[in-house]
Amino acid sequence: MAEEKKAKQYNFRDFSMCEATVQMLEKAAADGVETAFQRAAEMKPCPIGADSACCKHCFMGPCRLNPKDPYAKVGVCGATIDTIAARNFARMVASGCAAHTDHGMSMLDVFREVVNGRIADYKIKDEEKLRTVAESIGIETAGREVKEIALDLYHELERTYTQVEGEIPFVKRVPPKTVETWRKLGIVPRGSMREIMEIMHRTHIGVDQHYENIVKQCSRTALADGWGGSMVATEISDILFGTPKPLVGGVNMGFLKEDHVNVIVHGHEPNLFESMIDSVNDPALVEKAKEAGAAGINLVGMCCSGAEVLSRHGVPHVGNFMSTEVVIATGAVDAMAVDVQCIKQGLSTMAKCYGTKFFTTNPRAKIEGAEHIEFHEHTPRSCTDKVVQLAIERYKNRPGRVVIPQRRDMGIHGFSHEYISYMLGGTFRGSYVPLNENIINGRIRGLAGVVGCTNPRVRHDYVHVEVVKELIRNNVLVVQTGCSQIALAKAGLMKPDAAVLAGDGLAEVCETVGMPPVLGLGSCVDNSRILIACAEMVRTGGLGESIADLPVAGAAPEWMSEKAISIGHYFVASGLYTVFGVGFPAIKGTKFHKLLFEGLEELGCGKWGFAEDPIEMAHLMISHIDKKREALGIMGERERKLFGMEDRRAMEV
Ligand code: NFS
Repeated sequence: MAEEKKAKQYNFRDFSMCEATVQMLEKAAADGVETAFQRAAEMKPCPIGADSACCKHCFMGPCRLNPKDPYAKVGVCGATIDTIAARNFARMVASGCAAHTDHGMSMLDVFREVVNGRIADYKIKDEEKLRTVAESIGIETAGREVKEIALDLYHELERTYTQVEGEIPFVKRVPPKTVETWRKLGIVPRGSMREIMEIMHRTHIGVDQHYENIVKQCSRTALADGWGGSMVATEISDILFGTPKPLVGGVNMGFLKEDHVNVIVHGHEPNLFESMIDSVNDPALVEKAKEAGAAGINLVGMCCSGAEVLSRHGVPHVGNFMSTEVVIATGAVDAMAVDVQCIKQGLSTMAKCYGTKFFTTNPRAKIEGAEHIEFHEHTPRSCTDKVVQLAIERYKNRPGRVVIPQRRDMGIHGFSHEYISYMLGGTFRGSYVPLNENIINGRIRGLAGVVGCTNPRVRHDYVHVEVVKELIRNNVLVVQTGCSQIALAKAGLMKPDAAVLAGDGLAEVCETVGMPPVLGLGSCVDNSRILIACAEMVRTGGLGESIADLPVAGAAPEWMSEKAISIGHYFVASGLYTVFGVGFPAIKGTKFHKLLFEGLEELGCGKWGFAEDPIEMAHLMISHIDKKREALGIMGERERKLFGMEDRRAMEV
């Protein structure tokens, strides 16, 4: 008889700094169930693939170059390391851009059907935002009906995807000097369908074999994501479901309730979640839950759509990407409904182990072992009501022990770029002037966007939390989205009293305004809010003429998805310095690497950076911010007294 595979002993604290996740990892291990954390520990990344030194774009290969001596060999077709790595990178950008733009296009489909009166379940909730967005791209609004404006907006935004020639609509929001750079470089995006198609063509065997030219198309495609698909997703979601305003919201697994029917929505498109909110509040379904012996129905979110409804409605969020499997080990999850993106196939096995009902809902994303209940936007409740009914069934027959980690972290969520303006400027003079002034006078050193995934190749949440703490300690105001925002919320940094962790200047601003030093903006498509905030900062004046002049930097400390690469690259192409952690798919010393990490900046864009260590990452960002401050002539005495990396090292000795 084959010897039974023995489970390895792990110290789960090495895997995650999230207490609830650690507790559930221990429970899952005791139950004999493995998760992505163990799988990652037991399967080292392929060293050639991790350095992007392999090519499988044709079947003369797959070809493997030597990452330690990347110019020693070429592929069978003669492709160099620069071509191979650039092509691999380009395919990641294309896939990431496709994910965001397809999501944005789905939202636009819903918008069209709502405007035409063919969907009754949703309506235009935020007319003011409709008008502002329309005006921002030159649509006349004065004296016009909502429907007329909305139809014009629909037709205009459709070009974000389908436009064959010319510039996509939201390019009108980009500071003129930045657009000038893009035009000079030939990277102003056309419709994303065209840009993605062109990347796929150019990265086919035997087409584009100059890394510089490939990177040019990466920039154009990534910009079609940031200023295109992602921005459409954010703006249309705000128009339909409301623009977020700060509210107190809760994060962590303690928001599951043992005596309630627990339903989790995990994914990316807010319409599934919005309808689920209606279903769990339907008196008939609540009554059914009570008949089954439950105190009620409890709806919570995960990942990006969770971050979005946390921001919009204060629906509690029970964890980010690396907590999606372990949350099922609580035994308390009666149903998990997923749509698209960042859904681990392992959830299906996990759900089977704990008797959780696991539903796919989107025709684009089915999973073996999951029950598929399709979500149709014209009749959304037929899907969400069914999910709730089946969750009630599972509650009646909960198979095992329920253990819920008792962690609940409250914080303020729901900042939008509009609200930042209102908050700092006040009701009657909402503007970015106070933000710019506080940057110019040095109270706020600069702005950092810390965003993106969690990844089992590093200690879960840890890199996010440490980077952000170091940034605020050095008076950098941090804005966040997605999984990163949830990590910081669990660490308690989304509360105004977290200002005690900030440097003097930032703390002073936070105390005056009553805001936390870390502002959560929502989901990953809401990174477009950071772009708009940057454009507003330029427009407001005093901080240069283009986005590349701003004392702003970005980071994705625990990235894992192709979407993260697309986001990183649209930040860079927009003019920002963007630092990634974990690892980077390019070999240091190659021409391709040099172009991403230095050359793009020389062309007037931003540039990429990399650091594994969170403190080093924060200081790369701070140095960049200081470099921009110097160039703007606003590097006063104040900064010289700020807490530097050397001071910190000295303290730690
Ligand atoms: Ni964005 Fe990564 Fe996924 Fe959201 Fe989380 S993993 S790139 S943060 S949930 S999209």
